[in-house]
Amino acid sequence: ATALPVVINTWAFRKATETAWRTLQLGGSELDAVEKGCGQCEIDQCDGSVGYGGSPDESGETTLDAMIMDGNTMEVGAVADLRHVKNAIGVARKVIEHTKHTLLVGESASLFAVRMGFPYEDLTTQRSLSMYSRWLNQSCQPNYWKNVVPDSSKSCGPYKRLEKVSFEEETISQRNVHNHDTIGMVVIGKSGTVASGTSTNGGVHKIPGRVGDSPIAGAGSYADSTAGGAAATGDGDTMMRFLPSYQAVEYMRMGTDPTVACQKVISRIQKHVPKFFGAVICANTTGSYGMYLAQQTNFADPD
Ligand code: SD4
Repeated sequence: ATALPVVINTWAFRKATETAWRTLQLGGSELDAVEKGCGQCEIDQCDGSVGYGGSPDESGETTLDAMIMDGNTMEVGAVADLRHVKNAIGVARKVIEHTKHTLLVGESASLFAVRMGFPYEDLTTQRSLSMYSRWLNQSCQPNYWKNVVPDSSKSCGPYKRLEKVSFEEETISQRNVHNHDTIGMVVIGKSGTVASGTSTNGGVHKIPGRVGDSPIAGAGSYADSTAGGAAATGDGDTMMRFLPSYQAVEYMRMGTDPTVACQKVISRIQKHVPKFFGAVICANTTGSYGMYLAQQTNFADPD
């Protein structure tokens, strides 16, 4: 077992890990560490997959999903489809602190954020604009549609529903899921208090209104100071059906080793969705931690 405290997060977002660690060293709470750590990625636009200026949707807009969970009180604050506000996990924290709700969505979440003092600004950047226009003009790949056909000569839609559904093909291999890397973080303090959180700008060229696993408790992340914490990254449309973070924490509660817990969760998903792409990280209250990654080896890079 590793000594506490522990800070773990998805991907190689080292600056986020260090920010969370420093927050603890300076006397901040576990929740502070998660907020500041994930918030660092929102500032740095980690991999273009967290924060503003990434993953434009089919109308060119960047929208954000984030959550934060307190494993002592089991409170969750989350925002989904957040528009025009950069610090999504900061707004999620305000949902815990200033409301009895758990999840706020869309422009209404933006209004809440403004009332909490966050600036209302454009999340579009040169990068997201050019991603959008490249997609619009060249590939126009309908990443997230199935059983539809373009209603015009343009392959990017609008789409109309196929009257006779002839196939139920899993379209994940066409998606850009491997191109976006959510930050998910678990922090366990010296006393064993667990906090977790996520922040992402979701899927590239997603259908407007789409919300992934990241802001959903038990899916994007889960924290319970009597067992441990977990966070997930990858194909959220699939993962949110399986509550992988909740499941990993429950395995650890039963005494399962963290790496094995993550592996069991991933293989359960793979039983139903063999081409699933994603990863789960987890840590228990003794400070042991682990992860497991399901990587599709024959992923064709659409870019
Ligand atoms: C989502 N799970 O919105 C996120 C994306 C992600 O690595 O984690 N990509 O589906």
